[in-house]
Amino acid sequence: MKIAVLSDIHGNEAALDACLAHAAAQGAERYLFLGDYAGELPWPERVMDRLYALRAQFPCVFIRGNKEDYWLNADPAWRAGDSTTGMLWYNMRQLRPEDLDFYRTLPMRDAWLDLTLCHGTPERSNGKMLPGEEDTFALMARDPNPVILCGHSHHQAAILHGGRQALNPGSVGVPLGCGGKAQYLLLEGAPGSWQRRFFSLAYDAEGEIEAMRAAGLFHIAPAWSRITAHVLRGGAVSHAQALARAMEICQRQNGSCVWPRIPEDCWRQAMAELGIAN
Ligand SMILES: [Mn+2]
Repeated sequence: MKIAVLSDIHGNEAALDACLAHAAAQGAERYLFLGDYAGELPWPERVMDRLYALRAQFPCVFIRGNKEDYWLNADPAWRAGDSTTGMLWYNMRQLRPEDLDFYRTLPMRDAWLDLTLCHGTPERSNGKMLPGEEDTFALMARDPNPVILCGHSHHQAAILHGGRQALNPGSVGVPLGCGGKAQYLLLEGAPGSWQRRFFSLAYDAEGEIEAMRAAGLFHIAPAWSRITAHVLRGGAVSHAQALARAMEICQRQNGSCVWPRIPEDCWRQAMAELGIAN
């Protein structure tokens, strides 16, 4: 049995297509998606249509990520032109009622054979399973299954501890630590004897950055989209790091900072300090 495991597409259709074509060529018979379908790239509805079409052809399992929780709890304060909430505003405009209905049906955690599927950790969609961390080992020890499939960190990893495994396929659409290549995992075998093969695939990232430009994303979410382009080109600074820096600057200047109210000048300073070009 061959199973493709994909996570964190974040709206990147070209990267998804590269992974799906590769997995099909490997003979994948089943697809497991670990959440965060939309996010940083334009036209997330095209990614959703791609997934609905795949679901009609192959057995698929879909998990709800923390991004899906954003869309299901939309805030009218999100707005275009704001680096913190611009992409949230954009995705809310693009996603259709059927996409939100689909997200609403998805579980945060699922299990199939001897595999546990989740976005962050089996207990929290925005938590992280990280190599070398005691909390991660404890989660692995108390899970009913010997293999946990998890995403969210955007770092491909096999964490092996106490005869158990936590496998992170990396991110399809906004990958970190791999030169911007689209990542996924192929499992082959059967319960108790899975062989894992991690893949990192080159795809047309510049085409996606051009699509971001055409969709106006550099105006809709200025700093956020520059970080996206930086990551797609293989840069090492993540959205989470840049957001943390912008919030520190905001805190220093104003005495307090409450997400998502982060002034654009704090974002500009953070971007300059992190060396991400305008
Ligand atoms: Mn996530």
